[in-house]
Amino acid sequence: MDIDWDGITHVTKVDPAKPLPSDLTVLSGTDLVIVGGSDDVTEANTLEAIRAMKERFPELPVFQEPYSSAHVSRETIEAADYLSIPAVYNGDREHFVGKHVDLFTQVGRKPGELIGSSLPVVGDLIASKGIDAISELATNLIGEGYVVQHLESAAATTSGVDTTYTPEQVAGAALATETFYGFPIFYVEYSGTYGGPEDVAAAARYLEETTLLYGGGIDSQQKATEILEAGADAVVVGDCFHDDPETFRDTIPE
Ligand code: 1GP
Repeated sequence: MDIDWDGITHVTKVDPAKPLPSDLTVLSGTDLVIVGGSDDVTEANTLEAIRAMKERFPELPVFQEPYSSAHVSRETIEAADYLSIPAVYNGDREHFVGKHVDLFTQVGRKPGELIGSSLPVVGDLIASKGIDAISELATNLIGEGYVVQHLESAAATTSGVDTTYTPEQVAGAALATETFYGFPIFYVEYSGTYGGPEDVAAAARYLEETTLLYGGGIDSQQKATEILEAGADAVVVGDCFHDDPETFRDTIPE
């Protein structure tokens, strides 16, 4: 599935460890679903969430955003449209370089060398599909340059973030994404709290090719509009989808 970013202004982050709202029709106005969380995520609950989305909304693009390779399996790769992998600028080395090199080391190995691989999931996929799986996986993999700005969030703890960036540093990370690292997505992450438009405005000045996502504390049309007007391509709404589906409906731009 090709993603037309021009048509995407509202993204729902579905946490596979949390129950889904009983009425999923609230999702009918969202443009993209990202399945991922920072606590109690497993391969099984991820797969269940992806399948629930695809069953109800077959046309809706669904990304899997794992924080561990243990959440990825042949089934999740086949069920989701893309695998989106965060690279956290203000996280520890493991979360900007380490995990990714490990992943691609596995992906790049010849099928015959994969027996007994420490990343059995990827090894299993490649062993079963042959060398084509490498290009298939690479095409379906999207890097996301993240700045995690809420220190009290599980996202910050998981990725080793102990300092936030100033708006000037956020702008620098955005410029580096656009001109140097080349991730298709730059993500300003305030998970669990509303960060306001300042970082988004700082980042937006430097992003042309890169899609700018903002997530954190969006629970009203007014906040969603403020972030979009500051230059984000899309808002990402997480907690509110699980906690208050009626309010969630209000976050979808008209
Ligand atoms: C979390 O950015 C998302 O990864 C959304 O944040 O849960 O605060 O809406 P909230």
